[in-house]
Amino acid sequence: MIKGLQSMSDLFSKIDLEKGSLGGRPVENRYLSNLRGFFANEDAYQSCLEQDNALLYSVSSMTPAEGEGQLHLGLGVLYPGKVGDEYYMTKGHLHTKREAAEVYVGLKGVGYMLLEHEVSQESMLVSLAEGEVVYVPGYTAHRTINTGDMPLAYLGIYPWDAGHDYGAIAERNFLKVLVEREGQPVLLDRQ
Ligand code: PAN
Ligand code: ZN
Repeated sequence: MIKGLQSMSDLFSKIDLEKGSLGGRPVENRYLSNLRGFFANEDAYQSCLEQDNALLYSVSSMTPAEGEGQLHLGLGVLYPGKVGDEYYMTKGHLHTKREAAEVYVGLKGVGYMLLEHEVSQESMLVSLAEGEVVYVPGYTAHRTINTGDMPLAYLGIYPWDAGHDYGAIAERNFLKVLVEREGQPVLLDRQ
């Protein structure tokens, strides 16, 4: 059945970059302690954690309507920093519904998206910064990385029923790591 506009929870939303909130929705925080095993240098991770369980990123999301063809919106704010020489990043995931694509729109800051195709295992590092758009195809694991010195804010738009599968990434992680070398981001093979 086709429903009217009144059935949508939101046709308009405000982005609050200070609070990291989208349309007044709650903000979920991810701290350093939530990313155990994700950073390449385990000793550096442990000593960073002992100093401070820093806030790495936050996500605020909304589903204006459910059903085939509907979309989900998520605002991400990823803070600047490093664990050893590896930049702060999100956990990264595949969509549970593998064919589900996603569009990222950069709102503030500078960084990258690390893409890794699940089948071909090809990797690609794509710039994500204010005013930039990244298309993440289906079957592609994606992780956001902040290489700047201010928060990297972005909006992600994807099918409402895409779902998040963190299992595969948590088990073997991405094949590449983005580290700082002489002040520049360099993509290396994971050791
Ligand atoms: C994004 C991500 C957000 C946080 O909204 O969920 O960047 O990253 P993790 O989910 O990997 O912790 C998205 O890609 N949603 O599908
Ligand atoms: Zn996603």
